[in-house]
Amino acid sequence: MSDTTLLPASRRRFLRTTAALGAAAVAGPGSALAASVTLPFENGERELVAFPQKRPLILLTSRPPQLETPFSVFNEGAITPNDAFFVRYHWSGLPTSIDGGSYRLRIGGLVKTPLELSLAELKQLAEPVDVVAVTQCSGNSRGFFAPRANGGQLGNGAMGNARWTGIPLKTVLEKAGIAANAVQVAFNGLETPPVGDGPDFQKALSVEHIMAGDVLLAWAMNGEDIPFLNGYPLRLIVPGYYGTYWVKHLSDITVLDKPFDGFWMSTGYRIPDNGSGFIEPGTPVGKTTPISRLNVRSFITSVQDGARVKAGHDLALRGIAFDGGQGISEVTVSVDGGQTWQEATLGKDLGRFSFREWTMVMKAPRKGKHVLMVRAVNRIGQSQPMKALWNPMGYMRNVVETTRIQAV
Ligand SMILES: Nc1nc2c(c(=O)[nH]1)N[C@H]1C(S)=C(S)[C@@H](COP(=O)(O)O)O[C@H]1N2
Ligand SMILES: [Mo]
Repeated sequence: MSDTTLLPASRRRFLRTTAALGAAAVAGPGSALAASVTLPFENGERELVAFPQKRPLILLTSRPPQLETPFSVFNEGAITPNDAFFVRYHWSGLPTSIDGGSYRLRIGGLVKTPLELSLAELKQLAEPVDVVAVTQCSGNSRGFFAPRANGGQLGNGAMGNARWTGIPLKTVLEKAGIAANAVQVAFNGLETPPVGDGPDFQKALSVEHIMAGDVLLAWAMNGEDIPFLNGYPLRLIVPGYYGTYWVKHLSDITVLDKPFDGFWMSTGYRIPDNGSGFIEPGTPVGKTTPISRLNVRSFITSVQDGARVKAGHDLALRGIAFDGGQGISEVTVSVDGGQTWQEATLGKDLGRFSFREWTMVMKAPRKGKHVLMVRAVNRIGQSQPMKALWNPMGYMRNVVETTRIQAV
């Protein structure tokens, strides 16, 4: 599209980042090979590759960069470190460098005063606010779908939780003065689709959603500049919503008097419009609607599937739970394959959009095989299905997770 800008780099810091980024992207996975991992589904072998500003992460594709967080990271705390945070792009036309100094954010369309703001000007517009919020790709865990769903075969690492700092988009739109008949706002980032074809990655939200106040324009992630691959210098933060809306390298905001009809809203990232988003395999999808809020999920992070544990010793379990913004109210754990459930202790509340940590001590397991399960409930009673639900896109997986262990 016409409004993509490649900004000249002048700061050495970003030159360095982007030179390395280019090298990694061109050289591909072999260059920084650390090791490999095998995700627990068919064709699940993946290399671990270190991209700029990132520790070795699970490689899905290198052009564009698509990286998963190794699951063990989620056991280290409720906040996902910047260098371990997953990366997802649709097109490989990333800018080779972005200079925070000459970067401008444009706000146009149905506004009284179109704005073009430098990062410094944006930061002056209002008191910065913080939100701790989960970003999760719609296709997180797609590799576990049966029957198989087409798309990146992801394990459980296309999610992360960070503290984002920025200002409410609402405030910025109020400065620009949006028209009374505005209904949606479209967002575009700095990268370009492949030459000649491919729809530019653009997303949209309703004016009503934005005016509720929790959508942010963020420049910091866990107290630092957002890493290049997570959206430097500015990204849209849509707490409670799937990652697809969290536009990175945000450059253009356009106020519209009708629903935005770009590919990534009208065709991509849509789910069956039946209340659940899931259908029986083999049945027609029917009418669809844009994906929106995260459904409830929970994970045991301290024990891996197939782990051996010491029989006769209490086993401390821990993990995380999250939802689309109501907040988690209860986590229960079963150590007998779902027959009985015990309540876990919830950790510190970092806000309703955040991962919520939980802990539980499993009484000394007897020798033999045990099946652990974890299930969360949010403040309006939504929970997780015992049996995996399905759609052909492989979106929104949230089955109660099962972890098999052997006490020896
Ligand atoms: N500019 C831009 N923003 C984007 C995307 C993209 O391809 N380009 N992908 C989206 C999708 S689908 C996801 S899941 C999140 C991933 O965010 P992350 O790469 O910081 O983990 O970014 C979103 N924002
Ligand atoms: Mo995504």
